[in-house]
This record gives sequence, C-alpha cells and structure tokens, in this order.
Amino acid sequence: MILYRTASGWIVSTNKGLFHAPGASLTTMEDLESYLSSYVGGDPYDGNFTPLPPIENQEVWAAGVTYSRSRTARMDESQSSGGGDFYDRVYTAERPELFFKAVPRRVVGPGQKVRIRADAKWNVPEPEFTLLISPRGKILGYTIGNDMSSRDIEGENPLYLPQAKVYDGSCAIGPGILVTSEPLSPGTRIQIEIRRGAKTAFAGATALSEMKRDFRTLVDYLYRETSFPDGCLLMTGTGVVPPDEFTLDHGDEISITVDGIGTLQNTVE
Ligand code: DO4
Ligand code: MG
Repeated sequence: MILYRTASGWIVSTNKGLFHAPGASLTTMEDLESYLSSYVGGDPYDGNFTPLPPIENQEVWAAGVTYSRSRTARMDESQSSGGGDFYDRVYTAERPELFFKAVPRRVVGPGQKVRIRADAKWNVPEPEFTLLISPRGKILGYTIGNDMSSRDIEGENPLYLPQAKVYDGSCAIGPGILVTSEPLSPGTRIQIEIRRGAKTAFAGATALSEMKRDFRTLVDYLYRETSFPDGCLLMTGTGVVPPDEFTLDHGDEISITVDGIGTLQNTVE
C-alpha cells in the first residue's frame, strides 16, 4: 500500500482503491502498516489529489558513496583538490558516510521546483531510494528522493559538502511511501530521466543490488548515538551519475521512477 500526504490529510492507496487514513503523526507509528490496513475498505476517497511531500516533522539525512558509480564520480570531481582518496576510503570503510540533508520546510514534493545554486556551475540530481524510519529505528517504508548536488563545490574541497548539498530547493521527496514490512527486492530499479525541451538530456538507471551497503546497516549507524523522536527520512545514496560534461539547466524536468512506488517529478527553477 502507498501512503500519500495531501491537503485534506493522509490517503492510502491499495488495489481495493483509495481510502482516508485519519490522524496526525502517522509516519512516526511503529505499527504504521497495521494501522493503515485497518482503514483499507473504510472511508473511500474519491477524486484527484496532489501529493505533498510525505514528511511530517522528520529530519532528512543522506548516505553517500554507497555505489561504485558514486565513488568514481566523487574521485573524478575532486581529483585536482586531492580529495579523491577520501571517497575511495569511505566506500570500503566499515563506517558509512552519513550527512544531514534537510529540515521539513526545505523539502519539496512532487511537481514542485527544485533549485540549483547561483554560485555553482556543475549541478546534478541524485536519484535515491529513501527510507521512512520510525523513532525506534524500524524501516516503515520506502519512497523516492532527489539529493540535488553541486559537484563543483563538493569537488573543490570535501569540507564544502554541506554547501553542495544543503540549500533551498535541494531536497525533493515523494510522491508517496510504500508502506511494507517486506524488504525491497534486490532487483528493484531506480530510473531517472532529465528532459530539456523536447529532448532527453540524460537517462540512467540502477538497481538496489548494485548498492554496496544494506539499508539496515545505514539505519543502525544513523541511530547509534542520535535520537529521532519524530523518526527520520534517509536517502541512501546515488548509483546514477550523469557524464561529467552534464550539468542541469533552469527548466529541466527531472523524473525519478521506482518500480512499485511511482515517479517523483520536479522542474528546475
Ligand atoms: O560524498 C559525497 C556525497 C555523495 C552522495 O550524496 C551520494 O553518493 O549519493
Ligand atoms: Mg546523494
């Protein structure tokens, strides 16, 4: 079942139809799946809706260099600054790279604008499997994230990472959350297409099986010494990076699709 946040509350979508799921702080419930199941077949929702970003009071965190493709990209972009070795080492280290990405007010949802920094010249979207995690560290479900990034800024110096990653319009999440206690199958694909005018400027895909680390280990590290009373959303890293000569432009349309979850679509402001 997929959970959507809308202007008129939460809606759960199943093969039986759409139903209202009442309540606040739904996404922090340890038993979210059974709570939602109890509303399937109840109060039907008829009509169209525009999904809002599926977030309440969670912080958004992100993992980095979890795919070989990301390691190569990071090493390439930081070659001249001597930072490449850092990324090679973090790829094989036991401790993953985890960084703070966004507070809820900085998250945009489907159909909303993402942004590129005015002081950056090399900007890319990063399509990422994104986890909804409960306050106790249980993985409640899966959604889609776009970790917008400025490659020239992070490449200039690894210490500039927060500026490359955290700015207005840098974090898109949605459209809904696949709520399930089943793990995602390793064959699950994440695809991206960037349209510029009538043309595809870039398209690529990867599968969960290409990821070096597993979701559980990332969550365990994140929750080691940090409490999340409202739960957390964790972007789990990108395995798709456009070629080095590619940079985003204003007006580009970014569509990120995950089988069984949906498509997160945003335009670059
Ligand atoms: O280390 C830089 C960030 C990498 C990242 O965001 C990713 O691999 O997705
Ligand atoms: Mg990323």
